[in-house]
Amino acid sequence: MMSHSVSYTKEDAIGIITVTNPPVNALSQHVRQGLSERFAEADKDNTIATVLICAGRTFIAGADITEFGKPLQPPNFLDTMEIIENLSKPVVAAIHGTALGGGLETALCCHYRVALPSARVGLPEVALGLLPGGGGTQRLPRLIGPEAALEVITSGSPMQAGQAHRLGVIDEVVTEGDLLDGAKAFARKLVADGAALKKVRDLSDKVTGVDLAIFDAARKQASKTRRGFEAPQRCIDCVEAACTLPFDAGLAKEQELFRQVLTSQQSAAQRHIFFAERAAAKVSDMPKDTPTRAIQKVGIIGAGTMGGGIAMNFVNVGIPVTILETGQEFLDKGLAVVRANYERSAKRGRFTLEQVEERMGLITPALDYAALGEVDLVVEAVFENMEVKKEVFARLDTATKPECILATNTSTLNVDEIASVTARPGQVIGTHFFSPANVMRLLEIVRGDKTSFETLATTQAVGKAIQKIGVVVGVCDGFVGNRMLHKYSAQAQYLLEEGSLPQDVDGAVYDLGLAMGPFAMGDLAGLDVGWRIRQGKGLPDSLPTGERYCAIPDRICELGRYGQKTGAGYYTYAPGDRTPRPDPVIEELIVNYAKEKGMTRRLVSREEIVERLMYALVNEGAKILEEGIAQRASDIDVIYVYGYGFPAYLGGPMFYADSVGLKAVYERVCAFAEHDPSSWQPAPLLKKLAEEGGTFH
Ligand code: T1G
Repeated sequence: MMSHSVSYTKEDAIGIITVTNPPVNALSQHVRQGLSERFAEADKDNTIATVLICAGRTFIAGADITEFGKPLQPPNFLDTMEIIENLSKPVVAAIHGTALGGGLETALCCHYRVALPSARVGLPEVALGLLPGGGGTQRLPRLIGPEAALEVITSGSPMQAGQAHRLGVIDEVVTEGDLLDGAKAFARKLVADGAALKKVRDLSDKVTGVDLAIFDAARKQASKTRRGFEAPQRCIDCVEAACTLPFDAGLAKEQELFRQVLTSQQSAAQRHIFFAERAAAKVSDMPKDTPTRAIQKVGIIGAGTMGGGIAMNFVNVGIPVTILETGQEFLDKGLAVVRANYERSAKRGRFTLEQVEERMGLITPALDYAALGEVDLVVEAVFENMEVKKEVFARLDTATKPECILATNTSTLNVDEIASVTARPGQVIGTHFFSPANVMRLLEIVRGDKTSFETLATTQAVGKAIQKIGVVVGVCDGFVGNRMLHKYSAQAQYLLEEGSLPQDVDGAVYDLGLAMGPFAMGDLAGLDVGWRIRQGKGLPDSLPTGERYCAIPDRICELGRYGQKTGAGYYTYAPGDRTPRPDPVIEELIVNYAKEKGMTRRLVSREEIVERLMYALVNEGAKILEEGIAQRASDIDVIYVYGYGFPAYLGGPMFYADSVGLKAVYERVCAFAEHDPSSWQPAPLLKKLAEEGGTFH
């Protein structure tokens, strides 16, 4: 059957093979088949050369990830590549957009490559828990050397055409606007110069006599920066094979390791996150053609840690910000922190000092709400207190133009209640950034009862524009992330009462792959934040009878130990050192507290620690789904991977529960509930799915 997605035409004795497979020209089965057919046709045709180009917005952006997890249909990717590489006349890849993964590998099987200046190329497979399985681990080192290839392949980061040209991946950068003409001219020049058919596979000087110690160094580095991830290690094995084996043997090694990672649980989890990230942008009841407003000027209320970090997000993408505070000293302090952040990045070479000034120049400090008269969006980041926020929103309602969107960065408070003090509840929304706001990619977009579709769609677009991953959530205490974290933290504290120490709990989830355990995280964030919120709620006295409460964090705060900021919290910290050190004082405090409560401490297994913490997340996540606070289980996974350091190779808490099996999870939750009914109420959705043999996804 002829493939419908790859066409062949001829212009001035040059064959033009065009791939048309929107949205990203992925190498789906019909594309591989079409390429094989058209290149065989081109080889026989009376032409002097062939150009491979793509229609739409990008050159081939990789293998078709939706085909993974199913039996791969012929033609095999490598067979198609071989036809291209063995063509009897020059093949020139004409690259625009993002030639990624199998796309770049296809281009590396062409004899030459030209690209637009705006094009980017890369091998991002590692982000999917994979490795370049189309010869990329063998060809790229032959072009740019093993060290540069290791960086490209283990980082997965794309490079601009200019850098790729300097490295030798691209042979020529053509002028923007006429890619095809540029490629044809390049091909004609090749023929006129009698240039050889350069097969990358035949290049050997850069992979000969390589100091193999670089691979162990790379492995050590990856085991630190990508702790627990298998794919980076396998990528390194493949590049090493390119330097120790002949091409075909190296390719066979790559294929063996590719099959290994392709069927791994880690890759299934990371591919789940890839699609989950994109699904999160879809709001099921919002019309697809909902218009969005242009956001050209932004106001930030509050120049504290969050306000400054939020301001940086907008300034980083060139959107000017007016930042409002109640006193000059707060403005000065806040802007000094922002400047220090930028100067630190400039010191690391991420950008120049001129760019620091450029970005700082986009921030206008202000003390009067009148300065917000022209902004299109305001993000409020003041003290987490409802009365304070209501007062701010009432003033914003009169100070800003009628169509201005008013967003609150509250991490738990009721967005509807805040909206109720304005005359524009349709334009009020929550934008919950995660600290540090200029680093964490997650943005919980809290949709109020009255938030309009236009406000929601605009806020999503703004989130994407400032490089955040936006997840739309509903209004409840803690929305999704913090509501689940509250249950997770409670179980961690109960484990202290029952027999664990902070380092036991943190160690168990750290080994599972979390970036940081709950107690180290508490010390980092500051134990006094939660303490003050609990005091504000009159806890524990105001607790409903029978509800379990652990006062250990209160006791620690009463000692003036707020965490890293005071040099001690659950752990102690040497001056200038953020390494948590277990403290006998805390062990004694925990033991005495348990005794005071009449509890007999026991040895709690690491397995139980992991189950108690993970299933606390899962059980609450199931309730959040039942209440419609999150649209889908994969949204919850995205929130935990991008906001709470949950390892992508476990796919997020709900995917992790599916991989354990919901029947097993439900049984353990019921066992915990039997032992401690006050803090465990099995979620009906979890029960239902467990009984049906279903999954969250
Ligand atoms: N396969 C299938 N669908 C894909 C896809 C892919 N490779 N890439 C994107 N899509 C879908 C995506 O799900 C979305 O669908 C739509 O296209 C637009 O994507 C053998 C094994 C190219 C930079 O990892 O990084 O090659 O939601 O929203 O923001 O060695 O997509 O509209 O239904 O992201 O403009 C390696 C992955 C694969 C590149 C465009 N390649 N893609 O970003 O649009 S493995 C990748 C991206 C491989 C070989 C190995 C981005 C993009 P829907 P989008 P975008």
